[in-house]
Amino acid sequence: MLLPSTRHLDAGATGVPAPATLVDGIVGRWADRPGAPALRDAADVAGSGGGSVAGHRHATGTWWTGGELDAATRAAGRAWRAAGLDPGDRVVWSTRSSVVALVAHLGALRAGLVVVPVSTGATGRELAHVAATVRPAAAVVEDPARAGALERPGVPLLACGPDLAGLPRRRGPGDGTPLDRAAPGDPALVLFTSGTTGAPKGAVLSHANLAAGTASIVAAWRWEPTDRLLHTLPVFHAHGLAVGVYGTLLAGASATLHSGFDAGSVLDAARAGEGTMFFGVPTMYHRLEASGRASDLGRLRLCVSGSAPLAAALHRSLAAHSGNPVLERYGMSETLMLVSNPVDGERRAGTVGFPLPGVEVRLAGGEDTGDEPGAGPAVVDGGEVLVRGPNVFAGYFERPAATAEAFEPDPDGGAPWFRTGDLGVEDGGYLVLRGRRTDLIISGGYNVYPAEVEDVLATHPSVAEVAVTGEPSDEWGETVVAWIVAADGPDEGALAEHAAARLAPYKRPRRYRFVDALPRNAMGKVVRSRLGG
Ligand code: MCA
Repeated sequence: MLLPSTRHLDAGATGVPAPATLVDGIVGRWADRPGAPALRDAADVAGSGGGSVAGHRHATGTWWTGGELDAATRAAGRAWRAAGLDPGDRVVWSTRSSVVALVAHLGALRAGLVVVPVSTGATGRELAHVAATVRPAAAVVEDPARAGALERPGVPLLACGPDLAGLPRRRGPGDGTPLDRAAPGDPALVLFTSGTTGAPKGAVLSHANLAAGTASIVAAWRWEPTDRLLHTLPVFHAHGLAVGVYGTLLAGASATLHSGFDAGSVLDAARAGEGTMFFGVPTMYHRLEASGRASDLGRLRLCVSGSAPLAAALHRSLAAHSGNPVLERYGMSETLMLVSNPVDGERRAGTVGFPLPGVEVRLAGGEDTGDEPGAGPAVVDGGEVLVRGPNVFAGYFERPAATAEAFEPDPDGGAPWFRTGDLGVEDGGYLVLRGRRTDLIISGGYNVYPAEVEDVLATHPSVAEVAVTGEPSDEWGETVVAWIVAADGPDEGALAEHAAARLAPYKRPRRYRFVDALPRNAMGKVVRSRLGG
């Protein structure tokens, strides 16, 4: 069944006009209001930056206007060009949140380069996988030592800091392709994400995907130039980058960038009237509620939650304490945002809302699940959530087989549908997510694929067999647990050390459970769902 997709729009409206490319839209906003404040680094977070990039200097805490960002990102784009990079070249971008880092990022997009955001917590093993996959020409990293892990034998890699210091000058200023020439279908971003196979794949998003995926939330969330976002998410994932930063810039609005999340700082800023919006993952809302000061969130126009399911009980208690129900929405790296509760209208706890403008959502399978306890009346038509629209990516980087598997042909011969892997039911037009087709743990809003953690642990000599599951947690949603059949005596310390050297912090098991055997089905496959307790 198809979920209705115009419910976020004013009566009679049929869609949202998106710019041809994200950069076109953002540069247009800067040209319209060059003096308007756009981005600043929070003054209250130690080490959050300020500094200079491509000749523009700013003190921490002061606003960069649209006009300054236009000039600085153009200078950054020219610096990328002068360093010898050409459209289509990949740049790994692995930095904390700061205006300077975003100028380097947007300058790369203006130069037609393909930006590959990577977690600042990625280990050498994880960086090497990214490098082997996308073969980067350059890397923006805070710690130059990390660039070493991105180098491939015998292949030069340009490494520089977020301020682009260290980029060589190999061409004259006018050489190379002019800026802002990327076509809508050209690749803009590669976001690493995974599936069941263990090795993360790079989802390739085009300039048009970024434009469409951003324009829909700007319209649906009534995002205005007067809005100011308290931005505390990491910028190397879709939530902080596309939803937070691109959304702010395409709306012509402003954002204060904090280089990390601290509940007290957010609540102080909200109370002081320094923002109108906050976007977070459920772990952040858990901490905001636990602070006993959630009423301060009532000062904000809009609080949005995503990246993991927000517990209905937490949704309700936050609403009771702040008078401002959190708007829960749903998206993926491959598609950016898909479905959202409404700004005007009921934000229903335990649901992710209606399809965003331009996004088609279908539930495959379509069997009638009947009334489900606790889900309200008339829950019908459950199945895998399938989506299509101008926001949906074209495929995984150089992985045609994985790409083909991720899409399903349209029964009526139309454009294919992306298989999200999430299972859902529809309840009065609201989408309710009910688990996944594939195994995935979501910890603090980060996706952890059991197969990747299992593959790493299996390489330790003391491990005969391993399975990885998620354990429910009020704060984190889920935490990672490793079930181990030891080859020669349990050694938790050695395993933790082994994991720490190879996996980003959020993927590392919080708990090791040693067992005599793993539960298997008749085919001999481990049944993760029978591990627990
Ligand atoms: C930090 N740690 C974690 C996590 N974060 N462990 C498991 N899961 C995590 N998410 C580790 C730390 O390394 C540390 O380990 C210990 O937990 C305690 O750290 P703490 O200081 O409490 O954590 P924090 O630094 O305050 O981080 C919590 C956080 C953070 C702010 C909630 O996890 C976060 O920013 N999450 C946002 C994730 C996100 O942006 N996801 C978007 C993906 P140790 O004690 O060993 O040092 S994009 C997406 O999902 C789609 C597109 C979408 O729809 O949005």
